[in-house]
Amino acid sequence: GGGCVGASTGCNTPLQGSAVTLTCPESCYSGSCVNGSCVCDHGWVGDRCQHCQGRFKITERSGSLTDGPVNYKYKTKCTWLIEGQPNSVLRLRFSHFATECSWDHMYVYDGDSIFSPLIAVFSGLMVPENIGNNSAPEVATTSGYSLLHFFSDAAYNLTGFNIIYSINSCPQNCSGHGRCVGVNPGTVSSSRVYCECEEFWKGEACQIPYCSNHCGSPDHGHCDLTGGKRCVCNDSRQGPDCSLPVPSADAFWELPGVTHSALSLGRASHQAVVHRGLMWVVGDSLTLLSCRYFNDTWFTIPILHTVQRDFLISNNWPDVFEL
Ligand SMILES: [Ca+2]
Repeated sequence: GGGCVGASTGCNTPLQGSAVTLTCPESCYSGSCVNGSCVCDHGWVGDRCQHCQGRFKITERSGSLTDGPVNYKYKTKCTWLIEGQPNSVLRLRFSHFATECSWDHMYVYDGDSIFSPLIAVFSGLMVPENIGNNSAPEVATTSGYSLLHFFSDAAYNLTGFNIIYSINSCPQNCSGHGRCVGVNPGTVSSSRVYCECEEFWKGEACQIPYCSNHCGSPDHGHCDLTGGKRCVCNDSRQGPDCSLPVPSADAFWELPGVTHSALSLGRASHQAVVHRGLMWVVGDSLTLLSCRYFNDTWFTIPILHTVQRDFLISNNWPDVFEL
């Protein structure tokens, strides 16, 4: 039995002997409170079970994964294996990502082991996603599996990451300018989903506007629907929607229809400059120098300096030496 103690508080329920439950000083993030301390679920460590450390296997068709609610741990390794269905697309959306650049990394494999193709490595900061924009990077695996491996080194930590994944979903949710068709999104099927874009939007995720303002038709140009869906401007007009006169003091962006080739592989640590109608992309691990001619073709300049010089002269681009 037990007695009422602390009568000044007006006990209504007698305490049950020694069966006093101690509460945890703070709530347990990925675990449960037992006798005043957090007992962590599998894969979590820390006094509040607030840090990932270990392996996770995920079989739900959609969900999210994170290193935890606070800064990740030093010297940690966390691995998630997402099991979808064979040959289904798993789309991973990096809605938050902040790690120590070039020291703390997230590796993404298209498969169920580190021997599967490595399709992405993330490190550093990503711009937080605002409501309504579609800036969060996405990675899609097609094997039906995704293996994510996070590694942090011995010093300096940041807030980590939050990654939302789903099976058979469309890129960027079709950017709010189309609908996802193919199979019912989120369900299992061997056929692929894709975006069916609204009029005047194109691209895999319906993220590219085209023929805005009807290209100023008929005075400034017209919309060409036969090829790349773009404005064809009259001689006196330019710009993506033919709104600018020729010549114009206003700068404008134009999306070229560059055909994908082996050279369209991702790059890092490069610089780009436009000079006399050519865009030069300098630096990365593959080439010293390459450029895009404005007829939508990429050229690669061989890396040896003498070869490079000969290449430029023989292609009648000696003005490049002014760069
Ligand atoms: Ca670090």
